[in-house]
Amino acid sequence: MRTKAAVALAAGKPLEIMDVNLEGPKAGEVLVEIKATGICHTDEFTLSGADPEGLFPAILGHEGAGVVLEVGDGVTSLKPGDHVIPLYTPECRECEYCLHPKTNLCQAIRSTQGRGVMPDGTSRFSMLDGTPILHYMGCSTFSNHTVLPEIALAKIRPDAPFDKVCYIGCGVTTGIGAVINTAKVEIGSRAIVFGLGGIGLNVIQGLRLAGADQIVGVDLNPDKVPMAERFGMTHFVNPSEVEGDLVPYLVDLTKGGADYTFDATGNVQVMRAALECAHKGWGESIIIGVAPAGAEIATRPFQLVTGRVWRGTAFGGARGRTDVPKIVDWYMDGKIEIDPMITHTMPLEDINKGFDLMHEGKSIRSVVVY
Ligand code: NAD
Ligand code: AHE
Ligand code: ZN
Repeated sequence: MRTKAAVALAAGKPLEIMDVNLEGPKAGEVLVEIKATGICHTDEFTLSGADPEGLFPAILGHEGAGVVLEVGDGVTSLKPGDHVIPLYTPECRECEYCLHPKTNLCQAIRSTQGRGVMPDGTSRFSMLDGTPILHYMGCSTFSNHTVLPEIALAKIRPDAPFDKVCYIGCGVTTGIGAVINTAKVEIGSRAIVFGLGGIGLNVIQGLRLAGADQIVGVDLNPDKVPMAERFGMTHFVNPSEVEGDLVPYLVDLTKGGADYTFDATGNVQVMRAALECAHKGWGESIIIGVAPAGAEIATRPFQLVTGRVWRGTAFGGARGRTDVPKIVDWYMDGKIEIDPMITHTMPLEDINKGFDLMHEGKSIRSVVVY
């Protein structure tokens, strides 16, 4: 079939809207009509050329929601008409990782996914002249139609609005999951969140759900404050307004250091500060942000010797086929909020404006509606 997509032809170039060819689903695969997709900072990270796994030409996008149109041979858990959220972290429920209680990092298709192809080693997308176009994070939601493995789709309830629950495909689940699944924050905790964007705000929302007493937000952009307060931030710190070093300031503000800190910036200097303002003896710092190729984190080993813990999380530690439908229920039942964070919606033709808004710090989430 032919479909319309925003294609990343080369690093650092705007996406180009074009008709592309899409082959139908092979065995174990599913054809999905994407109805809406969020634009995550990770899409911008890969488009910028900073992603060591970034390949071009590719169809980016990994925060979508849509409807199953067709299933390939052997697909048993989905049928045409089902509403789904694509999963860049699949859940095969059979591999060594899925069977291990300590991780959500299903590895069943990770190597082909990282090379931009389907599990059989080929791409379903091509340009009208036949040039192959690569998939991205196994999702490629910047295409009106896409093909995914059955294990990379979470079936969700049919009454959930696509233009809101698409955000559960990455940002919402990553932020809330980092608090609940990865850090396992206890009631009464003190926490610091670095970066009040599409992920950091969901960390704040997760901290409020978990019953944290103090939720400090740190961002260079003061325009993020009203939304962060709405979601539960109790104190705001702008590093550019702190006299002297940021770490001792934050340690003082949290009465000795935070029980939990979260990096949602992708900046390795920020990651160091986040670790070092965690409480001596027990503070845990969770890295969510994705750093550019070649970047490395550093701290004095003494910071860890004296009891701080440095950890990371992908997709908030969530097992997608199991957890994503539950998070959709939380949203539909009013336990979590999504709508205010979707600050802009646009048609696919305007997707580059969504990236501009992110660069300008004017949006939380832009959502493309097909
Ligand atoms: P975003 O652009 O919406 O937000 C980033 C925020 O960080 C902005 O508010 C910005 O002002 C702030 N910021 C930037 N530099 C800062 C600094 N030095 N100090 C304080 N604040 C600073 O991005 P997002 O969509 O929220 O994504 C955040 C990060 O999380 C990105 O690196 C993204 O790639 C990553 N991410 C990781 C996962 C995962 O599974 N681990 C999932 C989604 C996104
Ligand atoms: N490809 C990059 C790393 C990118 C990365 O860390 N991706 C996160 C999801 S970010 C979603 O917005 C992730 O899930 N990582 C686990 C995985 O297996 O990719 C690089 O540095 O090579
Ligand atoms: Zn993302």
